[in-house]
Amino acid sequence: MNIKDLPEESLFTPGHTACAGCAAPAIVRNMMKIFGKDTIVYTPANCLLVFSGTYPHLAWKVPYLHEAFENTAACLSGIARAYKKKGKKVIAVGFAGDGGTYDIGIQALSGAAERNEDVIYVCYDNEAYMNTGIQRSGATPYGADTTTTPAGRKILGKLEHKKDMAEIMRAHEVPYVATMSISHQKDFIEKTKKAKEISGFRYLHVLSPCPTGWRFDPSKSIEMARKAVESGMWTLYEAEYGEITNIYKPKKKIPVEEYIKGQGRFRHLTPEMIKALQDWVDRKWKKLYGELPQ
Ligand SMILES: Cc1ncc(C[n+]2csc(CCOP(=O)(O)OP(=O)(O)O)c2C)c(N)n1
Ligand code: SF4
Repeated sequence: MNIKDLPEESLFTPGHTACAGCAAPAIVRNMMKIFGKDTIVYTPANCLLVFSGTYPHLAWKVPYLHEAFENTAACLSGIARAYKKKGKKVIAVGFAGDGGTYDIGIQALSGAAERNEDVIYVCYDNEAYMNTGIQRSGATPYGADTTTTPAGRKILGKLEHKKDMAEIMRAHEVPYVATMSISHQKDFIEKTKKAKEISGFRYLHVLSPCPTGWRFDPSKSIEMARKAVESGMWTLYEAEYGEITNIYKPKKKIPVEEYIKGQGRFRHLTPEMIKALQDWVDRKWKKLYGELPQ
């Protein structure tokens, strides 16, 4: 099944104010088509909140709640438990950015995962704090130019590698962890459907290319997502109770240089820095596939 085969009716409507080419609305719209109308949505502070839920305008056709930046998983836990007590069957879904997940939300997230709350937590990962002005987060890749890791004479972008959040969630041994990309539609749909069917804590992690923060042409979002997977910068797998049950190996492996070359945030990278990024990908690849990339 492809995205065009999903139901026509959208629970996340057009008319929101996301930047042209932003991957986040496509991720949310298509997930919502699968989760369906008996869904309660929570978003913390992030781009999604700003472009779809700023009073008095709302792009959601389901009940929608926003509280604070750090408490997505805590609020989701409350929503799920309150509806259960009322005897109503709903799906409690949170859509948090990488800043709200890797950094400020990790405490509530880890707690809810450990308690095995019956919720779906989605991290749309655009690799920085975008709505507040492109500051670095724990998800920002090595070398990226952000407003808090500016590429200049003293430093050349972020000095640390991206934190492996999906692996942290896998270590919680929750019922379901899946990493996803909007470029791989069949995989995206199957994993979303599976998350809907399973009970207990489910963590979905989707790469969300951001033309504004990554500085690429807005027509190239899906291409960026695909190249992230093909280069190994982003890996696709599923894990159930901590065990990897399904892993996608790209048919065509491209050098990391090919992925980063169209993105302004990496424009200043020296050959040594590109090698450091490639080495990081190779280490990750070897850990996942048990071999070095060919
Ligand atoms: C406690 C707290 N600190 C800081 C902020 C300001 N703030 C709002 S959204 C945001 C960044 C969100 O980044 P991310 O979660 O990555 O989502 P994105 O904007 O990239 O979609 C920040 C720093 C806040 N709302 N609350
Ligand atoms: S800044 Fe990036 S993530 Fe935010 S709406 Fe624009 S393209 Fe999307």
